[in-house]
Amino acid sequence: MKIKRRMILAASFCASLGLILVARSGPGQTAPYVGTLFNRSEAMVPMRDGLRLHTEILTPKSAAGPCPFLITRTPYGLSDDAQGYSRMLAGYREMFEDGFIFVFQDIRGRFQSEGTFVMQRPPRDRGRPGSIDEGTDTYDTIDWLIKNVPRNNGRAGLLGVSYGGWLTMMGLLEPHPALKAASEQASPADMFLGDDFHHNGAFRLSYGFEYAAELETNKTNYLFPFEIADTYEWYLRLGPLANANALHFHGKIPTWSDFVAHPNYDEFWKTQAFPRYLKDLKLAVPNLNVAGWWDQEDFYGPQKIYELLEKNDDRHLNYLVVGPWNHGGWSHGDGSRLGPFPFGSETGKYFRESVQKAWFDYWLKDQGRLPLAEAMTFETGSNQWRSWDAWPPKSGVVPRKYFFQAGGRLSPDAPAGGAPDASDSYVSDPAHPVPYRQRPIQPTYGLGSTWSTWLLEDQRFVYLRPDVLAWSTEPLAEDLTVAGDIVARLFASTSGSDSDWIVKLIDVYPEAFPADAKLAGYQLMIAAEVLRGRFTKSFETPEPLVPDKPTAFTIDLHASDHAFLKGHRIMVQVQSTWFPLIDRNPQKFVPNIFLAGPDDFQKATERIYRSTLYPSSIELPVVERK
Ligand code: PG9
Repeated sequence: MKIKRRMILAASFCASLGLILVARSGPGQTAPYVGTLFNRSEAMVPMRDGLRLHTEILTPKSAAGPCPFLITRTPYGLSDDAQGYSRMLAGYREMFEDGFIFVFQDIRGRFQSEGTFVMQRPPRDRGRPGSIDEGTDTYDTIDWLIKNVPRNNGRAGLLGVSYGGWLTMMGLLEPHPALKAASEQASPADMFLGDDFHHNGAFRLSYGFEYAAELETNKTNYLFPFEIADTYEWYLRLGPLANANALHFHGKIPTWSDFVAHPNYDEFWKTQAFPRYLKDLKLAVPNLNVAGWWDQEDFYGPQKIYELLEKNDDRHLNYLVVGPWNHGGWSHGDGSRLGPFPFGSETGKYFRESVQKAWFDYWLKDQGRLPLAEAMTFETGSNQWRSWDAWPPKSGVVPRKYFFQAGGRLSPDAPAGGAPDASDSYVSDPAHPVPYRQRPIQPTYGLGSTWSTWLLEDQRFVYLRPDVLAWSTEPLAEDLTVAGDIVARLFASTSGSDSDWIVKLIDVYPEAFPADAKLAGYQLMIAAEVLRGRFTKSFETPEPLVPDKPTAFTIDLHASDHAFLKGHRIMVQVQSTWFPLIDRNPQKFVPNIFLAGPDDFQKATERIYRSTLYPSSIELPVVERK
């Protein structure tokens, strides 16, 4: 949760209690009633290596008996409310009267904690005496809390969103015996393959640049001072990535230097990614993984973590919830809509009250029942919660391919006849990249930024651009629901020796939509992903593409649970730039794109085949009608 999100939390916090919301959302906003509920104290909690971490402890005033701890650790700071309360508390408002001791902690090297911050500090080498990591810091914190905070019931819960979710997972690797429940929410799982910094090896430029500056310029949050309001233009003027250090960071932002030094999937990335640590881990602590369908930061992470933990979950302690939310959207607001899309119920409030609270009540206080059997997903389009005994579903779903056809058609029938090289093409020009969201593109966490809802933007803003291709079905004669993994199978060629392939699966609303005229013809992305061509065969050892050679590219668009309703159309769009979300591929193979020079960037003719020999398609997991 960063600056902007914390502001939103604070605002909804006050609003939900009907308090007069003072027209300000910066630090200093008040929440007067919290003082009537909790006693607040601060402690510098000692770690095993002698370092001390700044910790805020909120003990309920009126609890009848001993209470469990609910711990959130964060790099983004706490205690910035005018009265000294952490704004993160607002995310747990449904549990205020419930007898939890809320604990918030600055992690090593951030804000008021001692030590040095390391971006996603990898798990420690357990064979090295005295080694520490975020897991040992969690362990030591729980140990200290249990021994030093009066009236606790000897149990602790751990949760957090995004970086906080990742910290939660770290606390599960070598858990303290008093840790009895956790909820990993939107944690990254692998920063090279699918989360904040890269997707399939393609560098997430705007996020990587701005986040590294935010966390590593000083101990508090820092917003990079863009002198151009539209960052699309700013990043374009920046030119090759090498200019970031040459002009701005000067080698002083460690994470940026790591991006430059590790352009491939090497040990640096693998030692901080979860597969290595979770593949054999038998969960000892119940864990509720939480994800949002339109999470603009860490959508891959929580689902990957759930999948990895599921492999050894004999004790049935691993659970999953995916709702119609953006990044952390379940922790604030009522969740009754996102962007212009209503969901027919208060999905966020429901999650917090009936799932999250029930989860911790059950494990930490022996109260109530488990709120879910295994996995729960919100089926968008039809707007209903679904319960699953496995996710992705193992039965009741059939893979169905939709093939790209001439004339921009998408059809369940494979191409028949026609030329073996039948294709559609476009010229991708790194000097004029396709914007990923409507310009002006404000800084990610800047004022007025639309970052948090860009995944829901109407794709008509790029549709019919000459460098964006589209294929779509006729209006559907009946509802078509997909539940599970979506995979694009492209046959494509480039005139260059490297290329990005971006595939977007879109629900096209009917051209006449009386229920809400704003949504008429709307192109809503349901799934989207990028593949950097050089990594087609290996993420470890990139290879040039053979110019103009039709090549098979498989792009995992990840899971979805969505009903394309009768009268809607299914559309696929393909493009080769998504800027400045993704850095520009020079379209000529170079050993390290972070070191490419201005002359390495070239136009390329991109061709997507739709022939009997090369039948490009998208594979949908279609729910069988009974
Ligand atoms: N997406 C953010 C993040 C998590 C972990 C590492 C880097 C960035 C976040 O919202 O915390």
